[in-house]
Amino acid sequence: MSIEIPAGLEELLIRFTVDVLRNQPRDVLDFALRYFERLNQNRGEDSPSAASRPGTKVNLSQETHCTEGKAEEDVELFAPATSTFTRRVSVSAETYNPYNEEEEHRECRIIHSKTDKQRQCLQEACRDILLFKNLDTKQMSEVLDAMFERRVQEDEHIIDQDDNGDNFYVIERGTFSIYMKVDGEERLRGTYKNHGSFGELALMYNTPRAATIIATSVGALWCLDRVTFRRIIVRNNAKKRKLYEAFIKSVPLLESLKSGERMKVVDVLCCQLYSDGERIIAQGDSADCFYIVESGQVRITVNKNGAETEIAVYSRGQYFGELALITNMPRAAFVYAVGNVQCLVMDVDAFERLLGPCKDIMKRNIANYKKQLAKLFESDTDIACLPPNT
Ligand code: 1OR
Ligand code: 1OR
Repeated sequence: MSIEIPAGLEELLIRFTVDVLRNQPRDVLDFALRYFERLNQNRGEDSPSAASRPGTKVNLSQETHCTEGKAEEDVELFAPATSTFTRRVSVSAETYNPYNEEEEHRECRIIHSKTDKQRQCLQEACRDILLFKNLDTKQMSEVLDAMFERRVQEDEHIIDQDDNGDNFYVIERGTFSIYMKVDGEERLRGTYKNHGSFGELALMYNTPRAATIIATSVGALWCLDRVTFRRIIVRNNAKKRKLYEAFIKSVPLLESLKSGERMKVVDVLCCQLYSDGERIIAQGDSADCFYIVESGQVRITVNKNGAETEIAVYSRGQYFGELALITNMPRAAFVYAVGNVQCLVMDVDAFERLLGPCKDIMKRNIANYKKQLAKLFESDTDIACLPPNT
């Protein structure tokens, strides 16, 4: 038997729960009655102008108390405009402004208690999640507190394309398939194996889910609710946009992208620091990231018959790590930091999704590698990582 969950139900309940947790009312039923009564009143005011309003203040004087020693005082809470629960909005990257959203007013922290072992597993699963890399210690700790575990069964649909976004997911273990509809037909587009994350797009841009994600084994996920995701990650992205907008505009590879597309690139980038001599990429490793040099220099070397030969030095605005992602082969060279280096890093999913328009430029450049290589090693161009037809 399948039961259809009405659009907006999950979000309505999440927001209600968050307000209950924030206000800690003594009488939850009474609080709920007033909350939903007020929401219903707002429905009448749900004109276009009301819909664009972030939320409506409700004064629940006397009926609630706060946890922070302010019992019995007036508490203002935001009963969101009803449209939030009934309409899915599609917000483009250009117009989107997280500071205008009602979540801005929800400073409550959601805490799901965990055992030490669970927290350790969670930290391990989140260690390489790029979206979390730019968070400060306090933000990261709030994110970890808010995450909760979900066990999944084989064939379980974690996300269905076109649904509304509820959670962001970090994989603890298990394998998952990514399907996307092409001309109404579901096509397998990729897989996750025991690590990675998904489900950020619908939460970042208020868009319907872009893909279907199905578990292909039993597994476990860590989930971060939409409200906390938007409060911490999306707000952090707004800061990142300010910080990197000018630099990203100056990267020659990204010139062909529209301004909104470039902003989406910034949203998924994280900044990584390397010290002098540190190895950033090892030849022969499998690949999952793409890099742009933000400051400092990197040295590219190739190992041929046991000796490393320097083949290039890249500096600000240049990129590397594209070759293995495009050819689906191991890394073709070593990359080392020269002095202190700052790189902006993007994961393979984002690379696939956002840099499609730049792939021709990258492929042309790969063809140049081949020519340089032929010069460097004279007749021997037979390095397996270079595709024959570039
Ligand atoms: P979401 O919230 O839209 C589905 O829910 C998730 O699938 C999405 O966030 C991403 O986290 C994840 N295109 C779009 N979404 C993708 C993709 C993807 N891969 C993973 N997700 N592409 C790459 C396919 C391997 C398409 C590239 C053109
Ligand atoms: P990757 O994913 O293979 C190593 O990881 C990166 O080094 C690679 O992507 C490229 O971004 C970069 N000339 C210049 N850069 C290179 C070359 C290269 N190979 C890899 N990278 N040559 C080809 C070597 C096989 C030319 C040599 C003269």
